[in-house]
Amino acid sequence: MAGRRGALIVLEGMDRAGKTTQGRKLVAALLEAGHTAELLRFPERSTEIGKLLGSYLEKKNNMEDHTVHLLFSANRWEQVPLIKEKLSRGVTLVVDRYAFSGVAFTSAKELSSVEAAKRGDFGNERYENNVFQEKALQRFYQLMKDDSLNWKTIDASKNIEDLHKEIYSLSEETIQMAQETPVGELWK
Ligand code: FDM
Ligand code: MG
Repeated sequence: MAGRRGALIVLEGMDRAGKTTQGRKLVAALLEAGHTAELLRFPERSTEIGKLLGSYLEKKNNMEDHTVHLLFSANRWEQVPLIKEKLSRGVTLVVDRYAFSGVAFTSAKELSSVEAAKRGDFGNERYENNVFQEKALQRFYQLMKDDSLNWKTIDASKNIEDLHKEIYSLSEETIQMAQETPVGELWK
């Protein structure tokens, strides 16, 4: 239908919560149901800035904290024209992490100068440890107090299919709601 905009559906949460799995399944189901939908992820590691972030996360380079923060931010801004264009064309975007991760992870870092945390079953990338993840999670809860953003909290301990059904039905509602709301700007 002409004039329909797409919804911006952001999946945030701790590492290994299942955001990537659920994002892929959500896009597939939305396409199946006849929506136009695409998956985006941040950091988007394929761009020049994204490559720097990829090496940083893999601990292949070191960067000053503010610099890294701004690179994560720049890595989103470089996609903003594309994001706006897609939303206005009616493409629903499912985004695996967004600016909330930017705030949560940077501020978790400011809270913990010593990162000597024990490793659980996390991977080997920077930030992949329990102490750090817990701090980032607390920041996510603070950010979710902004109810202008229509946050839904989902229990990631459920099984993949049940979670998918829940996320899918919330997404259908969100896509309907988005049509009555012009594309806005975050934190303005
Ligand atoms: N991350 C992600 C940040 O620190 N800032 C950001 O702005 C974004 C988008 O990068 F530890 C962190 C969060 C996570 C890592 O991991 C990316 P995944 O597994 O690719 O999501
Ligand atoms: Mg990860």
